This record gives sequence, C-alpha cells and structure tokens, in this order.
Amino acid sequence: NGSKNKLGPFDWGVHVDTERKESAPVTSFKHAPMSGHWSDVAVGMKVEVLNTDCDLPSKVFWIAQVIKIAGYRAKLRYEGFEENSSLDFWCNLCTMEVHPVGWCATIGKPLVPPKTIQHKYTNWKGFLVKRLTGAKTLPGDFYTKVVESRECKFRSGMQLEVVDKCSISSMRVAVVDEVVGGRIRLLYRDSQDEEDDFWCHMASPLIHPVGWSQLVGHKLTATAEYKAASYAKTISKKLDPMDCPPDLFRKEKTVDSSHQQFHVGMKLEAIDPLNLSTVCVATVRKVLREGYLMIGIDGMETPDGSDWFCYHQTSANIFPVGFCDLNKIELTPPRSYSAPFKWLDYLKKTKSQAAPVKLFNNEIPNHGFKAGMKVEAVDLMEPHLVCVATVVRVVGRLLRVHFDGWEDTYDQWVDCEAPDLYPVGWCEMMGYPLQPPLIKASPPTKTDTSKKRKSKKQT
Ligand code: MLZ
Repeated sequence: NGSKNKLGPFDWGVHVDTERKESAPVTSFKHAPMSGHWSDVAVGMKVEVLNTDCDLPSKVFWIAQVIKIAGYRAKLRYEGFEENSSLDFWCNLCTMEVHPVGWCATIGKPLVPPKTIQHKYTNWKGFLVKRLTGAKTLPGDFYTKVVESRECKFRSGMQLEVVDKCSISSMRVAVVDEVVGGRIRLLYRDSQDEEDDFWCHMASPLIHPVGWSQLVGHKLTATAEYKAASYAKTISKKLDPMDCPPDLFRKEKTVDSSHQQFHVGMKLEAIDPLNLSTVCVATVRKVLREGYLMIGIDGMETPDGSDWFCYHQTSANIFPVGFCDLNKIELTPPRSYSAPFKWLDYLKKTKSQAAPVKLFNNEIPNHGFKAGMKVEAVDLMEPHLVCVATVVRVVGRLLRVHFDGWEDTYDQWVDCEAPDLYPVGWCEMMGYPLQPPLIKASPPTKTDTSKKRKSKKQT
C-alpha cells in the first residue's frame, strides 16, 4: 500500500504546487468540520504566525498573508516580502499555529519582522498600521469553532448494527472502538479476531442503531438473544445505555409510499458496492420497509444472494435505466452478456421493467466539486485508508475519485455528499495517517476483479 513510499513524509503543499491543481473547497464537504464557517477564510486575509526567519532565542511572531488555499491548508507569505516567494510556506489553518491579527497584542508578544526584510523599513509600526488597515483576518472565535465542529457523539463501547464486510447482504452487531475526527472504528461483536475492524464515518449509510435490521426487515447475523432483545427494545423505544442513541445516525429522506414504488424485479443502474469503479446493470431483489431496497448486480450474484446490497431508495448510488448512456459513463453489462448491451433488448429478454425515473433521487446540489480538484478520500475497499486523491469526473452529483499514483481500476464513483471525502489537510488536522500517492516505476496491475467481489476484506 501507500506506506511503500520511501520518499519521506508526504507534503500536500508541494504536491498541489507541483501538480498545479486546485483543491476542493472546505465548503463542499458538508459533513467536515468548519464547512459552515469557511466563508470566513479567503486569499488575501492576514494572520499572525511564528517568525522562523529570526535569530532571537524566544519565539516571536509576524504577520503573514494567505496567498493560496488548499482545503484546510493555506500558503502564507510574510508581510513585507511583496513578490519574494522564497520563504513562502504551507500550514494548516485549523491547527493552532495560526492566529488572528491582534493576537500577539492581546498576550503582550512583540511582532518582529523577518531578517530577510529587516533592512527595508525603519518605521515598522507605521508599516504595519498601513498594511493592516482594512485587512481581513480570522474571526476571534475561529478556534472555538474548530473545536466545536470536531465534536462527535459516538463514544467507544457503544453498540450498533453495521454491514458485514464479508457478506454485504447481512448486518452484524458491532461496538465502537475508537473515534477519530467523526470517523469510527468498529469491532464486530461476535468476531474471534480482535483486529477484525471496520472503519466508517458517523454519517455513513452502512451503520444503524440497534434494532434497525429487524425494523426494516434486513438480514441480520446475530445471536437469538440479541435479536429478541433488540426487537423488544425497538418496540418499547427503551435502549440500553451502551446502545448508540438513534438520533446520532444519518437520517434518510422519508419516502411517500402512497405513490408509485420500487418493486422486486425492476431493473436499474447501480454503483457496484464491491467494485466502486463500475456502474452496473442491476435489479431490485427485495423491497424492505422504510424505503430500503436490496439490489443485486446482474450476472454477478452469488446463488444465495449474499452479495445483494442495501441501498435506500433515495440513494445517489442508484440510477434509472439509461443514466450511463446519457452521461457517457461506461455501463458494465451482466457478466456473461455477449452481445453489445442494449437496455431495450435486455428488458425484453429478461421480461422485466425499468424502475420509473421519477422514483430516483434527481436532486443535484450545488456542491462545488470540479474535475481536477484534490481531496482526501477513503479507499472504501479498505476503509481504514484515507488517501491522496483527485476528483477526475463530475456528472451532476456523481464524482469519480482517482487515487493518485494508483491504476484507474482503483477509482471509485461516489456521491458528492459522501461522508468519505475530506478536504486537503483533514488527516493532518485529525492526527490520522494519510496514504500518500503511490510512487513506483510501474504501478501494480490488479489481477482478477472477480476475487474482489467475493471477499471485501480490508487487507
Ligand atoms: N492492500 C492493497 C492496498 C491498496 C490500497 C489502494 N488505495 C488506493 C495493495 O497493496 O494493493
């Protein structure tokens, strides 16, 4: 994996500078900390930072200007350097190294100009007054907001239901082991292997409160005791103290069941949950309660349906028949399909009906992602990995994410609101390891993708 890189620590600043790429703005990630406050941050704003161009024995500070923004990170230039970029540096605006203008004055620290420019002026006070009048800076409560927006109510020891990563048509019981930046590490409760974990974001559609599986009619692999108790608890609405409170979970839109509905057998197009680089021909296999559907990928299904997958009917990962064609996305036909795939022929041949277009989520939020933008993205096939990535295509609300340095077969189609995408600098802010781009003479070729469909283990 990425840790094979032997080039020293990865530097996002150098990466975006050398690739001359933009990064997706923090405001595009609604689930990410500070997303709602990022309009306070702009190129041209001034801050107070450590002056590293100085011989004094004590720490002193100086004013710097934001000259570029990449996610949570900013490129700064000391005030007075004008066009001189020699000491430009990147830092993370959400760590405590950067302060609003005025911070030094409030704690009685002097502002000391860097050595390189010391000779340029004699009246530094006058210089600063001139440069700072009317300048924008961070709001005084910026760091209070950073701390508040990082809050996560999931606590270690709490119990919930999560998709079984080895048999995705089933849910299992898990316990929260660790919480990092709104992402949670879960351990399957009935597992022999203590390291048998699963990482996801707290807003992930793959986790649900105790009792959910039985409430909606989803398959659940758990003890008879758990099933009986969770059912009783859901009915009485009295959970145990260590059951995750249901209001912590993502809420799906309620669906109006008085109108036309999805039915078993209807055809559609869906992102293959076991091979996220493909959109496939798929079928509704089961209709659960509360708007949930079990979807099977045509021609891939195991006879026992163990790779059927639950998508909510408002999910942005399922599309009406013809979506790929319309958007010039390659549609993966059923595996054994020999002739060039044509929906009309296929529907006739399988005597089936396309799910009506109006049943699908057709909302396109104004998300702000553009092709070429850099992000930090979870490799959903190994969801403990958060990797350096690029949005390579934008189709309405659908994004194709490419992992820098990896083959295109690792690409993943994800919704613009997926909680598995983060702004550049997220890992640094959370103290979570970031997988750098793979740098190799020749990238590894993925062998048989059918293997991946059989086991979705995190290696
Ligand atoms: N175990 C895998 C990791 C692949 C991770 C790719 N992330 C984009 C391997 O080394 O192939």
